[in-house]
Amino acid sequence: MSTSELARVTAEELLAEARILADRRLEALAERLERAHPGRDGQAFAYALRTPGKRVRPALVVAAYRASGGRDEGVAGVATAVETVHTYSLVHDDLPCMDDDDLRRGRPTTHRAFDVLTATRVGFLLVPVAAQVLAEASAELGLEPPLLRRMAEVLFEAGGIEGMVGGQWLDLEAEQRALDLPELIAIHRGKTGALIRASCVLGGLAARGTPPVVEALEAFGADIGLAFQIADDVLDVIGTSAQLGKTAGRDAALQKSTYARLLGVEGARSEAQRLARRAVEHLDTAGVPSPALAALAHYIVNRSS
Ligand code: GRG
Repeated sequence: MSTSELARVTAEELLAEARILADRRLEALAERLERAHPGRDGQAFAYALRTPGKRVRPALVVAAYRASGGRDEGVAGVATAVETVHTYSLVHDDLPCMDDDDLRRGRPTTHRAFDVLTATRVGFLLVPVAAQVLAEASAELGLEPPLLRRMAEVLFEAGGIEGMVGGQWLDLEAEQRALDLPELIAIHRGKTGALIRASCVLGGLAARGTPPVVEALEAFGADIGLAFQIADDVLDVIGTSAQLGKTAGRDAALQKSTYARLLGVEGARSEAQRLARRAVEHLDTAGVPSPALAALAHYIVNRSS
């Protein structure tokens, strides 16, 4: 995509492109896992991987990759690895021992379509699958082993105790307890922000971006990662289940502290907007202007699902 094309590109177009790139690989992965695990497990893998998500993280990987000078379509493999980790997190997030939800992406959650044990097992198994997908992507892109090692660290640290799992853990512990803003920020940065930040960093690394470029992408990703979850808090209050593809009003039902609860819907919205603006400023200041990433930042805080 040329610079002039990028200037005109909309978030919807970027998401549609990321969907094509990632879904082709998610489908191939689903078929591979169905063959490797005939029966219920294989069907559950395929069910989880085929659910129609927005593909925000793949779009961020691809946009960050291009902003760093990358041009190879093999980056779709990196995007697929991130989406696989995200898919596992959704399968587990919906389990009765976590958010206990029946609806995800407009369809029954994996444990509802199958059973809790199958969903638990398949969710866990998606983590090594993601590692394999990342390794295959790095080979396809011709990346040197130290770069693959760095990318694996980025993805799995983001998915681990310092990131997504740690944030989710705190979130579960905090149910029915009033949190202050610093506690809430720590949860949001972990459970949602870490993987979004990693998506941006991974795109930069896959393109062999220089350290200043990758740092700018990380700062961008950290701010939009937090903004993403703030927007999610707002949507949980003002959205409908049909719009969101998951049960609306779940945070209130679980008596969770959220940005909407702490700052009000308008206060939360304006904080998300402020973070999205600051995210784009990180890129501009570092001399990494990216209309595509700016469009995605704008989408993330103005989306309706
Ligand atoms: C063992 C404590 C423990 C945790 C396991 C389950 C889990 C790890 C982490 C949960 C992380 C999680 C689901 C955070 C919420 C992130 C979020 C806002 C997801 C929705 O993302 P979208 O809107 O969804 O991009 P789609 O469906 O469009 O992909």
